[in-house]
Amino acid sequence: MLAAAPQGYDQFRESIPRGIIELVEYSSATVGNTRKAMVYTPPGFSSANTYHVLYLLHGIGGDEAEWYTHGAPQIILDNLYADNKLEPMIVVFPNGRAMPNDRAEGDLFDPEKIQAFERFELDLINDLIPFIESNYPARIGRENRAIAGLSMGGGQSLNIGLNHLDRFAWIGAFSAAPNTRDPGLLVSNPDETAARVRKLWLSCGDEDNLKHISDNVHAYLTQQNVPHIWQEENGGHDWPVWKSGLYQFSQLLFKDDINEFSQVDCNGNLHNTINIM
Ligand code: FER
Repeated sequence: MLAAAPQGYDQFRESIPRGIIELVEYSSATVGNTRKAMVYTPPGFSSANTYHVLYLLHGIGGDEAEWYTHGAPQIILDNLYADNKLEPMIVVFPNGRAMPNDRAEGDLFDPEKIQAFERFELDLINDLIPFIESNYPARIGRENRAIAGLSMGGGQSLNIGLNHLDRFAWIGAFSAAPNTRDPGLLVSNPDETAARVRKLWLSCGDEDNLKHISDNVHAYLTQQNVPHIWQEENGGHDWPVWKSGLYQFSQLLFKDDINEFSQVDCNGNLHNTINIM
């Protein structure tokens, strides 16, 4: 079990190599307009190499810039690269509110806006992923894609990721919101999910009013023997928990975790036989 994020993990360090975070625009057939996303490329990024991709989603009050504005993801990731703790990956920060006006303004709980968080599934699969994979040196295939997010974005990550195991093998939810589908719908075939998911991460603050959502998913996964990580953090529905989630989950990504409980089958696929709780 990883320790929660250590002190200084989100503090700017002098004299380390840095990644670059930029705003991009892509054409969305789903929404019928041009949409924004932010993209972090890691230190030493070169199109001579290929990279895994993490899609990292925001909450109900945010947009493509929310992580950058509040979560210092580029500092957290730069520090992790400096300590040699990450596989090289591009991190994409989409706008998960897939509608023509996707700014976080007005009544954020307007049913039209909540529905736009559902519609994002199509925008991601049909528009954003193809854009990223044709404009960046991204490795393609499910093993090379991860999806994670905070709150509404955590619910989206579970809904989209578990419904598209053909696209994503790594799935994380930090403080998943009530948009999270019923666990029986998320994981209708537990054996298949267990065999295909490489890492399934749930974390939540112990003082979060939405914690029952994560508790419910965790209980179902445990009952159905679907390996996953459940990390209860000290805190509420807030940035320290989400940043810590990024710090911890990113270190697990795109790595084999061979241990005494793991088995490699005749096809070379790794199976973990324990729940880490
Ligand atoms: C809700 C409470 C909170 C809800 C969504 C949220 C869809 C999202 C919170 C966030 O993203 O921070 O009832 O319903």
